[in-house]
Amino acid sequence: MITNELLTAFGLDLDEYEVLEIKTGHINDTFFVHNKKLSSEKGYIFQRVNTYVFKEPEKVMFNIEKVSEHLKLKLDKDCGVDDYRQMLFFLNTPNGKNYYVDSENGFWRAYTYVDKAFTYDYPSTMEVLLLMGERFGQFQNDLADFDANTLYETIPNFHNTKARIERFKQVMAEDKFDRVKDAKAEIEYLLSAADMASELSIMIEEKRIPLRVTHNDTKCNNVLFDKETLKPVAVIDLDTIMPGLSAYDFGDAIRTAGSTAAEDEPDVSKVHVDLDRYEAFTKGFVSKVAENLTQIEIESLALGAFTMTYEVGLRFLTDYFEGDVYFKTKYDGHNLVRSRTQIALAKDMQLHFDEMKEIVRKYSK
Ligand code: GN1
Ligand code: MG
Repeated sequence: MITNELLTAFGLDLDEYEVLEIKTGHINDTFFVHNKKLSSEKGYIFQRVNTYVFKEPEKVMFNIEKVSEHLKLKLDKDCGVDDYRQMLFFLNTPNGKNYYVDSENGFWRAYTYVDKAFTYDYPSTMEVLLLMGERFGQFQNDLADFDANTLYETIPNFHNTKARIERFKQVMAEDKFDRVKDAKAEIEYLLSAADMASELSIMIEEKRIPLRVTHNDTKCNNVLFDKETLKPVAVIDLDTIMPGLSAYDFGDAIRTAGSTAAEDEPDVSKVHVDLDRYEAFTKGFVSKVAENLTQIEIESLALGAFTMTYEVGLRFLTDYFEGDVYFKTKYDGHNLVRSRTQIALAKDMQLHFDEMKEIVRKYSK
C-alpha cells in the first residue's frame, strides 16, 4: 500500500518510517507514517482518496488548499503556543502539487500528523460536547467571510436530501440485489418523512437561505483534542468542504454527538436524541456562530439535525440496495443496521423537535 515510490514522491525515505493503518473513516484509506528516529508521534498521515466517491479528487485538494490558506490567516492573528496544530499542513511534491498519482493510479496526499492529540468517537461529558460545539462553530465562523462561489462542488448535490430521495426511489425500483424486501418498514418511514427532510433543499432552491462554506462531515471524531489540556485543536477531514448550510454542520454533529448510541448500534431501543447532550453542543456551537447567522439560519439548525440524520439513514439504505459500494462495511448487512439506527434517531428527533428548536433559541438570544 505505502510504497517507496509514494514516499519518495513526497520527499521521504521509506527506510526511516514505519507504517500503521488507521481504520476509522468509511471512505478513504488512511495510514500513519511514523518516523522511527523521532518520538512515537512524529510523522505524516498518508491517505489514498476514494475516487469512486470523489470523482475529481484534484478539485477536493483545490478546495482544501484554498480554505486552509484562509484559515491560516485567521490563525496568525492571535497565535498561541500550539497553534500550528489547529490546522493540517499538506506536503507538496517537487512539481508543487499537494497530491500524487501513483503507478497504480492511486490518488494520494500527505499531511503533518497532529501530535499529542486524540478524538472522541463518543464524547464522554457535557464539557467535551460544549468544547466540540465551540470548535465546529469557530471553524464555521472563521469561514463566514469566505466566498462560497470560489469552491468546487466536489460531490454534486452532496446534502441535497430531496435529490437523494429521488435517487433512492430509482435504486429501489432497480433492486439489483433483491434486498428491498429486507427493509419494508424503513422504506415506509423514509417515504413518509420525505417532505420534512426535503425542506432545507427547497429553501435553497427558492433562495430563502444563504449558502456558506461548510465542512459537511462534522462527525464528532472529526475534532482533534489535546491530550494534556483536553481542549480542541484541529478540525480534520476537510474532504467535503464546499458550499453548504450552517444547519448541515450543526446537524451532522448532533447526529453523532447528541445520540445515546453509536451510529451503527444494532439495538434500536437504545437509540435516542439526548437533550442534555444536544443542549451542551448547541450552547457551544451557537455561541460562536450566532453573530454571523441570519434569523432563518438559526431557525433551521434543529431541522438540520433531523435532516442530516434522515439523509444518512437514506444513504446507508441506498448503499445496501446497491450492494455496499460506497461506504466501507465491517459485516454483511452493516449498512442496513446503520440505516435502522439512523432512522430510529430521526424518528426520536421528530418527537422532540419543538424542544430542540427551543434550545437553539435559548442560546441565540
Ligand atoms: C462518511 O469518511 P467519513 O467516515 O468521515 C461520509 C459522510 C457520512 C459518514 C457517516 C464523503 O464520512 O457523509 O455522514 O460517512 N463521507 C462521504 O458516518 O460520503
Ligand atoms: Mg469524511
